[in-house]
Amino acid sequence: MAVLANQRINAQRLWDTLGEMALIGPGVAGGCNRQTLTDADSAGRHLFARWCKDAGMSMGVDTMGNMFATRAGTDPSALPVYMGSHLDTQPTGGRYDGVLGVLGALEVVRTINDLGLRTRRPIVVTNWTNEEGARFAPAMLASGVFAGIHTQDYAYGRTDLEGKTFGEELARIGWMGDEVVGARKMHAMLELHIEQGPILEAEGKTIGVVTHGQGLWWLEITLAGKDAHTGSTPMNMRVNAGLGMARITERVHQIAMAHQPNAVGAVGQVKVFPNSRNVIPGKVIFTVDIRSPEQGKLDLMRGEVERAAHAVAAELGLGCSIEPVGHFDPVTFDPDLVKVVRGAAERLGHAHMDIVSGAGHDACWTNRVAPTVMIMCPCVGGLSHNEAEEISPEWAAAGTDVLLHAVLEVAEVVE
Ligand code: HGY
Ligand code: MN
Ligand code: MN
Repeated sequence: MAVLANQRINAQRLWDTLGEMALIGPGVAGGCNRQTLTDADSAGRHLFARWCKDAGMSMGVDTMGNMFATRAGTDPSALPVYMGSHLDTQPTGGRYDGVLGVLGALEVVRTINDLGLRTRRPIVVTNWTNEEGARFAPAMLASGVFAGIHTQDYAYGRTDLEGKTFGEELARIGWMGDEVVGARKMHAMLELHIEQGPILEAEGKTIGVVTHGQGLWWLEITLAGKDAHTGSTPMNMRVNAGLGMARITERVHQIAMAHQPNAVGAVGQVKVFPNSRNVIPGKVIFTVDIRSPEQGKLDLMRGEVERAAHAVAAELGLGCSIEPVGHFDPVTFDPDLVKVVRGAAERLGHAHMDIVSGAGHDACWTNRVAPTVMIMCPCVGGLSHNEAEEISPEWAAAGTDVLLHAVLEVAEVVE
């Protein structure tokens, strides 16, 4: 299809669109705090919906709030090609994590409109609800329900730190749609995303052809000790849940280091009770995040973390319970779609390399129900989940150009 060989998206329009979305739910340091199911999330959804309407797309919303904007194909009976990601952000998130995938997909449709092209298959731009899992664990919750991993009842019952439930908040912001979640069938799903790691930039590559995604466990550990005075309680009489959390956090780091390469581990969320300066914590709830692209290593680490937690608790006389609150096995993306993405990067002349995704993405779940692939662009210093997250307009355009060419190939341009 020579006519398309040199087609490119409108890089300035994409960059301006990203900038406009970033103004909704702004952070305090230049990034974003547009957490899922907040009023800011709702405002971002309304803006996205308006843009989709302006681009001539029809919008569907399912019972998990997942948004699906459709550009019609010439064959309405053909399964659509989906592309998208998420608009929700971390509390101290960047402007591009997830957002590039949704607004890059919108730019692809805008460009196809400008070119006056028709495709046999419909094309659907998607915004998945609660990819981050920062407010309601686990991550990728709504795409997980869509893929049949979680039940909707489980999802609706998830609570945030204030005890509000996912279902209540989705209804409150008015984005509980009527489509049955998971009823839609996909011919393919493509997700554009920033790498959130340092590899592409360090290797001087513009495009990551994502062949695999690493697996993850989120283990929520509750340690029960005894509240007591930090001043008057003798050291040998303390039952200190905070000390237990600190020792287990160190063990998690040691376990990940012992499984290098291709293993990571950390504790990101800690709730200390009563969280008073002069009270020895009688209770601590914290989540361990361990990941590896190797199934055996991932399972080994989970066992080692659980044994270490119970051993530390026994040493300190603490109660210890462990609940998995997030999990997915390592992912292998669709080899044929990987070839399509690699071919598009080559045709466009972008330096590219195969890469394994370090972060989890909605694509990890859609991969269970449809052929799926990811496209990555670099981010500065590999930094993400930080308000200083940064990409260049050129990287954003390159990733979106590859998405354009891959989607046109898979959706089949009609001459
Ligand atoms: O946790 C993750 O990997 C993703 O950013 N939600
Ligand atoms: Mn993301
Ligand atoms: Mn993220």
